[in-house]
Amino acid sequence: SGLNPPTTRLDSMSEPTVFTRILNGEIPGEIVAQTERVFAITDIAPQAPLHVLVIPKTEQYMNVAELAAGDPSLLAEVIEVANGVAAEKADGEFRLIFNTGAGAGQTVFHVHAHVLAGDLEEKSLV
Ligand code: DGP
Repeated sequence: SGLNPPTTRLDSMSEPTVFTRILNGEIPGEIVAQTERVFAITDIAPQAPLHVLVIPKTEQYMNVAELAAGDPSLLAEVIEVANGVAAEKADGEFRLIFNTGAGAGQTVFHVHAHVLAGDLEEKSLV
């Protein structure tokens, strides 16, 4: 109909995510671990004694399903970094959460794993 212009170009020019801006030093954030492809920051609103987000440096994957389909080894690296952070900063036991979709509570559409550890509520989902 011509009412909707192509969006690909606009999408590739969209604003960096909050996590990319932290990675680039444009806004403050505590980077607690990183590899060539992944970084980890303390969550701004911690919901457990240890609450870290592990994030691919690329923002091309919105959620864990896209990441698993597009780059499984990068997903594995996210999990390895989560394990390392939990080993270093807690007792090595941790809960890993990927909110996927707004209806599931996802607010930042740049895939990230929540790593929760230390004195967790037995049944809390976050
Ligand atoms: P989710 O609901 O899974 O999309 O979680 C997004 C998380 O990101 C949420 O737990 C809070 C965290 N967050 C949002 N903005 C910032 C920020 O500017 N700094 C840090 N450290 N964390 C943030």
